[in-house]
Amino acid sequence: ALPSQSAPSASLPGLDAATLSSLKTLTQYYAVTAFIALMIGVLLGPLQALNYGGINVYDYPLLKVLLGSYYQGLTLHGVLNALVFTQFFISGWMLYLPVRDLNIRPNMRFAWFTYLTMTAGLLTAAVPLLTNNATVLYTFYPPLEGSPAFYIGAAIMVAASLLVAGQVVWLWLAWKRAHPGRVTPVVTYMSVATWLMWVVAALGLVVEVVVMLIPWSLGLTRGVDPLLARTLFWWTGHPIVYFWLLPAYISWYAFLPRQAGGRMASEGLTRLAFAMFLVFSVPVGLHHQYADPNVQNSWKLIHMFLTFLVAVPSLLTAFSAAASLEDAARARGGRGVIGWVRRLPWGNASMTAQVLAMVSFIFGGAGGIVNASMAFSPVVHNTAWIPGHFHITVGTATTLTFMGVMFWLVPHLTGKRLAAPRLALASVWWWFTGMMLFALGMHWQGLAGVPRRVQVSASAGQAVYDAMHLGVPKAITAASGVVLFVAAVLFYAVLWRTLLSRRVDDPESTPIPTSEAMSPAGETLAGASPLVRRTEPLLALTFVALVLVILVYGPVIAPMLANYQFIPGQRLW
Ligand code: HAS
Ligand code: HEM
Ligand code: CU
Repeated sequence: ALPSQSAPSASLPGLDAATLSSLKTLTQYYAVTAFIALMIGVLLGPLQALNYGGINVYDYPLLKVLLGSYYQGLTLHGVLNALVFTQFFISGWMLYLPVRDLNIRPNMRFAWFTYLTMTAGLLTAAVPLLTNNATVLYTFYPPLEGSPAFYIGAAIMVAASLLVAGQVVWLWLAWKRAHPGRVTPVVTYMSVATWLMWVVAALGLVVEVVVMLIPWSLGLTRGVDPLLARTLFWWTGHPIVYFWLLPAYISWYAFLPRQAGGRMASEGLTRLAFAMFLVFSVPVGLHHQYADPNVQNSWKLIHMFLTFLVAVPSLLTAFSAAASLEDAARARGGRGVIGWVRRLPWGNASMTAQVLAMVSFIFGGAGGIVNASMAFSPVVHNTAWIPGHFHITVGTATTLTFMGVMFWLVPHLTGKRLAAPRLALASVWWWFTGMMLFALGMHWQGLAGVPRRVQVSASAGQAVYDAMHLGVPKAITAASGVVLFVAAVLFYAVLWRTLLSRRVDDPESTPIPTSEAMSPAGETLAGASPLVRRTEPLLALTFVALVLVILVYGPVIAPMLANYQFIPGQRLW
């Protein structure tokens, strides 16, 4: 039987076997494309870690042939890992889940068209990236100017993600019409809230790329305003981190409890967390621009307080996640205030990956609060501290969760058994250990003043770097690169062996691990709590989000438009 929450109704066609099979194939395509991108991106990471260990490998003949410079490698690393891997995985994941949850038939032609569009965007952007014609890093700040194909490819990719958003929202609205008065099932609720947040978030990037960067890179305008471009970039650039995080939260809330042997804490609280992310994720981007001139301090301060506010739903999540893990461990006979932790099913690689991802995020989140504080920001901004921060957020909380999800999702989609579960478990511990070491080394170096995005191990920078006497954190960082390389080899050995094995055991043997809730939301809105009723109208909450964004960005952007500067492009590589 399908693990669905709702029976198909007369007006809504349910998911038939042929559609389900096509949907599973599509989800597999999204996920495998994502993990191929990550594989290439992650091969470059250890080289950068060696750089921050004071070891320069970029002069080796083979690397000189492959990479035009440290920065071409860094651009590929940032784009493939943070932009391509995440977006492909999330697009597949957050289409598959609500469709299964609602048990409703999507238009598969449209869904495949979207995947192909996204892939076309990726290939378009890949050409200038690989030929060293868009070495502009994953933030592509102007006046650095890449080849137009890079911006056009990126725009197509983002447009494709918005098509997935549109399809999911469309399916949800169709379900609402067919089931008046019903509470949206919680997995669908989380997915729709995340997609709607992403729609509001993407507006900044779409305007930046379509209105400013594409015409400029094509030579149609005589320059571009870097400050306005950065502001539009961070309009999207902060909430994009929640677009990476919330799909992992979906797993932590809805699936991990079951995998651990327990229950989700509260559907109402879960909905509150996602409603808060929908409203408060976007109006905070200036916390990336505290050092930018020509932005009033009062607006930076307002964005700072809103940033602290958007940390609240993560704190709610920490509470819920801990509660459901404790519930699971006590159900398995766990005792004591802390002792119960030992009773979690640590032999299960999927569960272990996700719990370790959470542990890393305690430190990643705490570091984020430091970054957001205007008083601390000047100490950490543009230092190695920042890559330290985001490798235990996107690089672990998100990535290690998705790796763990793959351990059940691939068997679920293909009917093939997970190859080498013990290797899978080992890969997860290696990744966690590597990233914690990496974060330690990089945060430490950052506090000592080592800048990010610098080939410190080479040429001019090297003498200064060597004179800083950072032997211990440098050694830790270099070692972390080696540990992470091993982790990646183990993980991909398991993934490819599973995917390429010919033996199909039983297509139904791995169901979606949907958890029950200790405190469910109820079926009908009339019978539901005020919290559930007030969080149900997601479109109205999206409207509130939009109004808030206009309120806190309007007065920041208006003077930039009034003083638009035409700055010519530069090619520094
Ligand atoms: Fe960040 C820079 C502030 C979260 C990613 N961030 C970055 C960059 C990236 C990034 C990629 O304010 C670099 C951009 C660039 O290239 O310039 N960040 C924050 C804040 C949060 C935050 C306040 N960041 C994230 C997430 C990311 C991410 C999530 C990706 C997925 N970040 C900043 C700021 C900067 C920044 C500044 C700019 C810095 C600069 O100067 O340039 C918050 O959302 C964090 C809230 C999170 C928590 C933690 C909750 C903990 C949980 C786990 C519980 C664990 C349990 C385990 C229960 C408060 C949910 C129990 C286990 C058992 C065994 C029992
Ligand atoms: C940057 C290492 C995996 C996303 C960096 C930097 C290092 C590094 C040392 C800083 C370079 C600099 O500032 O000059 C590694 C290692 C990895 C790894 C050793 C594991 C094998 C990941 C993953 C993600 C990721 C999984 C995301 C999913 C990024 C991003 C940047 C970055 C977005 C910033 C690029 C920029 O500043 O333009 N990485 N990384 N990395 N990494 Fe990783
Ligand atoms: Cu941010």
